[in-house]
Amino acid sequence: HLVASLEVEETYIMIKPDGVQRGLVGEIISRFERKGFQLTGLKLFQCPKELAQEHYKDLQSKPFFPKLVDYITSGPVVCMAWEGVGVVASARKLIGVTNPLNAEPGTIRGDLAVQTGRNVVHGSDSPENGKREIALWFKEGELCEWTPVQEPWLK
Ligand code: RTP
Repeated sequence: HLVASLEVEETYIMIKPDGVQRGLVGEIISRFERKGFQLTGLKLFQCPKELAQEHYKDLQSKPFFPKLVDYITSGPVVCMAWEGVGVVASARKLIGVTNPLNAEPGTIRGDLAVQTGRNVVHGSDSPENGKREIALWFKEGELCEWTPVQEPWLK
C-alpha cells in the first residue's frame, strides 16, 4: 500500500501493446498531463524479450511470466517518464488496481480495460523502482529535464 509522498519523484509509466493497438495512447497520456505531472521522457518502442524479462524479473517464478513477456513484446509500447510530487503513488491511483474488473471507475484500468492480462498500462510501484525502470527503458540522452514557464500560452 502506497502513501502519498511530498517528495518530488519520478515514475516509469508504460502503455502496453493493447493500449497502443486500441488507440488509447492519447487518452492515457492526457490523464497524467491533466493531473499536473510533468513528462520527462516519451517514446514508442518495440521491446526486446530480454528487456521485458528484466523489467518483470520479480515475477519470473509466476506461472503467467512467459505469457506476460509474450504480451509485452507483442507490439510497440509507449515508454514514459513522469515527474512530480508524490507521482509514484498518485500514478498508481490514476491507473487503478491490477485486475481491471476490480479497478474503480475513473481509473484508467477501471474505465478502459477488462482483463488482468490486458490491463493497458504499467506504473512503477515505488520511487526506487521508478528510478530503476526509467534507467532500464531510457538512454540518458532520451530524457529531458525542463522547467515549465509561466507564459500566457493561449493569449
Ligand atoms: P504493472 O507492474 O504492470 O503496473 O502491474 P501491477 O503492479 O498492477 O501488477 P503486478 O502484480 O506487478 O503484475 C504485473 C503484470 O503482470 C500481469 N499479470 N498477469 N494472473 C495473471 O495472469 C497476471 N497477474 C499479473 C498484468 O499485466 C500485471 O499488470
